[in-house]
Amino acid sequence: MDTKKVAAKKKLLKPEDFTICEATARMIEKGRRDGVETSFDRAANMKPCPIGADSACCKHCSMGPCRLNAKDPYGKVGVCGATIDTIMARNFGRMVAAGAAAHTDHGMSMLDLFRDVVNGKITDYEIKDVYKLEKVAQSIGIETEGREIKDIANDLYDELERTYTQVEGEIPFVSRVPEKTLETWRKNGVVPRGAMREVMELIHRTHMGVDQHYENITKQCSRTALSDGWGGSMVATEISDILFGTPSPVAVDVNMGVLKENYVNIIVHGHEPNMFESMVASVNEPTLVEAAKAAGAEGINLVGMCCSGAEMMSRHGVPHAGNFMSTEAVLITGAVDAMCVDVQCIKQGLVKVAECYGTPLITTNPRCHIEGATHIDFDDHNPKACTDEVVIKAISRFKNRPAEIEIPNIRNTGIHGFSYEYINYMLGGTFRGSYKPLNDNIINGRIRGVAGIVGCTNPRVKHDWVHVELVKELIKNDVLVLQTGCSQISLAKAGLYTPEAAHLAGAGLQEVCETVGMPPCLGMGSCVDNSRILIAASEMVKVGGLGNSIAELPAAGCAPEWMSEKAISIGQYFVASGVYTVFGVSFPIVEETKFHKLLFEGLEAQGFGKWGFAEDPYEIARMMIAHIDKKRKELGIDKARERILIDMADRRAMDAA
Ligand code: BF8
Ligand code: SF4
Repeated sequence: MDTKKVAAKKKLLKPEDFTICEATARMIEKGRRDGVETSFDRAANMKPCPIGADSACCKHCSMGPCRLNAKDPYGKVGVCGATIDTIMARNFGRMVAAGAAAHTDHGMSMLDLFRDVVNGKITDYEIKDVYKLEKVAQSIGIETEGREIKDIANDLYDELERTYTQVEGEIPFVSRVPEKTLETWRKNGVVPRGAMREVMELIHRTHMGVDQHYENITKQCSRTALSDGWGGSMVATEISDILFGTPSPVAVDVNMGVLKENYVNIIVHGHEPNMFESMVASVNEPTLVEAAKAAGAEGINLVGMCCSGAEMMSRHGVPHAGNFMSTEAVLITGAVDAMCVDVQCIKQGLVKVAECYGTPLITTNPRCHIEGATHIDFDDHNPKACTDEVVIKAISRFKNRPAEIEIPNIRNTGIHGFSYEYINYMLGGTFRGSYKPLNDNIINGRIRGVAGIVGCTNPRVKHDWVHVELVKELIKNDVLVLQTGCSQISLAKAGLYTPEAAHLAGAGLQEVCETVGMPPCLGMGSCVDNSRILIAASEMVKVGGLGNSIAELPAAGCAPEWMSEKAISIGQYFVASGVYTVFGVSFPIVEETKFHKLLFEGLEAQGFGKWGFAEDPYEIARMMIAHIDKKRKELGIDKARERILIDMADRRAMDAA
């Protein structure tokens, strides 16, 4: 591609205008010199369709597509008579269904794997965390005392399968939901039966001519999203911990500087941890290490990206090269000898970039082939057949690397791996493990509240910037931040994952961080690991002193740079669980409509949480803090905080008076 022609035809913004990630910016510059385009460039030249952005169009049947007018939302209806509220609710419902399907299908794969490990058909993996197996089994009423591990595991499989296939009744993990929250779900008829049933019903109800009441569609959105958060995603997290180990804090390097010039560099990017686990085995295989050395390398360097990267980083300390908006940029280094992907968030644009640098892009999952990529099927029953072959391809590419390699020498060391269980231990110790110290510090006001900052990065906003500014603003105001997914990586790159970053926090939060020796934001893993945040929230309610339901907690959530349908499902299950959840970038809705009023106000009146929207990180922080303060007031703990917040200047002023 001729760069000059690209520049002449298309608008080229300066990289520092659309990312604060220096490594990504430098690689975009290099890409432009090399004549390579990335999604940042494409976003600048693709104006989003304004009608679609407002969700004011419907293409559910061939009497349409029908376009309504966002400026006059009730001035027109579709050919079938569908109103703006029906159209928007149906579109929203389909996003929830797709997002929930992605997470629950991932969880079901983990459960398939678990079944065959337990019955001995799969021998490359094993149950690593027996303690967690027993805890999870107990949490859903399975007897563990004096029983064989295999028997407990078989019962656990049978029970958890209901998360997906059950046609009637409630999914197993409702046992973890605070009673009052569950009561709200039951009263509103949104307790999930099985994820397959909920997704199927939501797709059915959003078909032309079925559910045409936005309130009723929204109910099924909640039910389906809850089958993701408290169902499919939670199973994915719990089973992955049982098979591969529950995370605990580990120091890890993040950013593109984790690539090593003299090593064979392999990147795994995707969402399901099993292939990545086998890749760890392959890169440590003595014959393959020897082969790499024979090719002139010092060894093999395995690195993660996106969500399975975040999981492997948390569990095993595997270095992480960057989040969603850096996956093309990292290939531009020329130093990646193979990129191996499985499912979700894998840009088709990677094919062209990989081609330009002679990097093998390898798809491995039967559900995800990409035209132009090499496919090597990954089979849990013989996993190393695939991962060994990827390593061999990487070694052969190393031998034929392009002359010019440029690795941005930027690495950010941080502490990751804060599972729900570790937070329990960290706060209370081995014998008195508990969330009580967290609750106490919230009640006494040192910690103002808790925020979950999660989700994607998106080229429609300045990459990483919204995440970083938002989190800085929250911790400055004594809000403890829990993180997952690409957001966690944004903050890790900004240096906030060290205990020393506590100096950026307000005095109260700083004191707690320093006492415990923890960073002011705690990384809990991948997007399915948002289930860890739900369990933590439940535990805070159960420990006492902060109300009887998740909706009463001084807590809020946000995905400030979201882009995927999975994020919408996550947002809806947080809202349905009782959390005020703010999204940035854009929201697919027309304001001043009945559907908007329901999502942004009405759900809260029914006992759920509610949605919020703002683009500006400082405004998002203001909205979240105002909500946290409102909850503190309702709990009667606002006064304690006022006392805590009297600083030295105030004290001197009072003394002088
Ligand atoms: O599940 S945060 S861009 S990588 S969707 Fe995707 Fe968003 Fe990243 Fe992981 Ni989650
Ligand atoms: Fe138009 Fe109704 Fe068909 Fe949608 S379902 S495309 S609104 S006619």
